[in-house]
Amino acid sequence: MGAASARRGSALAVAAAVAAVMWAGTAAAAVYEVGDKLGWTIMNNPDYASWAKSKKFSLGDTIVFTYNKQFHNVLAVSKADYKNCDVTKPTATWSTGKDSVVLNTTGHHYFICGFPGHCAIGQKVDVPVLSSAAPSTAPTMAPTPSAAGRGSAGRAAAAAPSPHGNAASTLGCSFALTIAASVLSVAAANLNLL
Ligand SMILES: [Cu+2]
Repeated sequence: MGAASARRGSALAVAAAVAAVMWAGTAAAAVYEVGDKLGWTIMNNPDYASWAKSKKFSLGDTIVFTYNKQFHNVLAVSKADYKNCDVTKPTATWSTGKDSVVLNTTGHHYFICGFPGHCAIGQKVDVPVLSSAAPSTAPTMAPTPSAAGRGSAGRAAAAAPSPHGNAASTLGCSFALTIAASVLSVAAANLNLL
């Protein structure tokens, strides 16, 4: 157990703290690819319900729709329009082929493809965002000292005169006087000698 191992130990602690901060950072804003490797499509029977169930969406997370824009797009729709695959009145539309959508409200976010028939054969996803995002990491209130304790301590500090200022100047004065006295006595001694 030398200084080297102690240093290694604290280095590890720092690394762990950094890793924890980084982990917290990524956990706070995850990015999810809709459909994972399949993307946003009707090919290969993607199961977007299972995909959504396999994730845990939090406020601030981003979902990314990746698709061929010649064949698909993304419409944000109401719950009713999601159920009925009604593409006529979306609340938002994306069509670049690589669209990031930030989940900035809690509750369900409904998306469907606007191309004819695609929603009906399963190109639709219901993304639920939980309202209670990570309650365990919420900051806790620091314990406050009791009112009685703080009161008496405050009064004691206020009642006690600040001794330092006066004492210091007194010491300074007597020190100067001592020097003056010794200078005078040396001068007097010199005078005697001469
Ligand atoms: Cu489509």
